[in-house]
Amino acid sequence: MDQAYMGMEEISGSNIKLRRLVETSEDNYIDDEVSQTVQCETTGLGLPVTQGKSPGEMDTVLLHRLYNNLTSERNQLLTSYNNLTTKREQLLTSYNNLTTKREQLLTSYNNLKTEKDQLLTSYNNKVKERDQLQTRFEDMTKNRDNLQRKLQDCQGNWVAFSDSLYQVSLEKKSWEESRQDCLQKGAHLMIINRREEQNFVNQFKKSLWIGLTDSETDGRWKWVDGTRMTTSYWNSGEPNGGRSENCGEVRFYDSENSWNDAPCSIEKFWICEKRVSP
Ligand code: MMA
Ligand code: CA
Repeated sequence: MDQAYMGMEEISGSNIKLRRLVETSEDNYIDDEVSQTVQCETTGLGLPVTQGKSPGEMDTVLLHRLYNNLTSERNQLLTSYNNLTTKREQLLTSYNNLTTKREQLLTSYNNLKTEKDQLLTSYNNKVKERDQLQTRFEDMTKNRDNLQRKLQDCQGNWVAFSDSLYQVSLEKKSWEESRQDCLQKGAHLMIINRREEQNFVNQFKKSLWIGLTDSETDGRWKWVDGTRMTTSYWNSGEPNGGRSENCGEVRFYDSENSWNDAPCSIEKFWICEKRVSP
């Protein structure tokens, strides 16, 4: 028994699983078998194996049986050991393959990470570039609009005086249509605030609508920007139209006091004013 057990331990030396198997179920199984057999032999209760055998012969039979059993166990264990060794080698190969694969994936992951960082940097740069271009585009658009306005001003025969540009119309319209024309040009009918402006407008020697009206309340003259007229340059006797003359014009231009009130529906030349600054 001891020898057989030791033998098994040698075989299973490198495999813990195998050794546990031998120590527990297999070993117990052998113990049971042997003890049962020995019980039968010693009590001699008429079993066919012991009949007609001397004690020495019985020992031999028992030993043979034991030997055969152990040999069979040993062979089974050897087979099991070989199978496990093969499995172990397969697992080792599989493990090595997986390790290689893992390393490859790690390299691949790191490369992708680097690439991602580069793309992110590139993206951020592009965003910055786009924003700069957007700002530049907006600046250029503003510039273009300013130039376009200046060009229009040049083409429209605007005359600069003090802080404003002035344009005398080439056609005649009613006061309201004249007002609309000025608005379309980003201007308004002329508002006269200072003596210099009054003298300036007289220099055109033309009857011209200006931005003055008392349409809302008769006798309460207002400029087109909504401010009340305070300083006036009415010609003597003007305004005299009452409810029938509600719009102001420059008419008696040879006199500093050149204003007249006239019916708003009459078609006249007009003068627009566009403030340059402030
Ligand atoms: C026209 C008309 C009036 C103005 C007088 C001045 C005849 O009417 O323009 O508005 O007051 O002339 O004489
Ligand atoms: Ca009048």
